[in-house]
Amino acid sequence: MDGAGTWTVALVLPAAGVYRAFADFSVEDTPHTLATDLFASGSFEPRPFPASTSVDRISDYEVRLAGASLTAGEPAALRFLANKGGSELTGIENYLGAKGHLVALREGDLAFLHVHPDGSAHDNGHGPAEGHSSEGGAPPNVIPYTATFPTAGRYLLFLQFKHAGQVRTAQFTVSVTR
Ligand SMILES: [Cu+2]
Repeated sequence: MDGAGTWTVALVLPAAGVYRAFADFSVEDTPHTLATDLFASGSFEPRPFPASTSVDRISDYEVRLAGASLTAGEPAALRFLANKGGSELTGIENYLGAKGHLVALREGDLAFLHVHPDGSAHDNGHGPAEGHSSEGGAPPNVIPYTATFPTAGRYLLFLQFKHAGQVRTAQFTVSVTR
């Protein structure tokens, strides 16, 4: 942040195309999200929205989204099970004050939802965290979230967690019914 209150971040866009950038912050404990479109010149082919997926693999990590039935406007329990090399992942580290960060983007307009794991002490770090219910006692490789999807449709989920000092991002596509 400079003296005039303008925040700047250096960013490398990996390929030509259209991007949506989100600035996610709190002012006096009220979360705000601002978005802008970025254009990286060059030729590119638009891709269809990814098909529904409940498993993602990032090198030898595997993250599985356990069967959630998602209804618009109702809090849904999302449980992510993380494994590494075939066994349960232990030692998930805190990243930006939480055990993980889940961002959902709605197909079409890229409406943005950001939630933290159930029972997170930190509830207002960034983004609209909604409806946290603390279950407690989840195994260390399970990251439970409660999210309320506002409308029916398809959403892309990005789950970020930190392990062995590195932030990993797993990606899923889910359908929310009316
Ligand atoms: Cu977060």
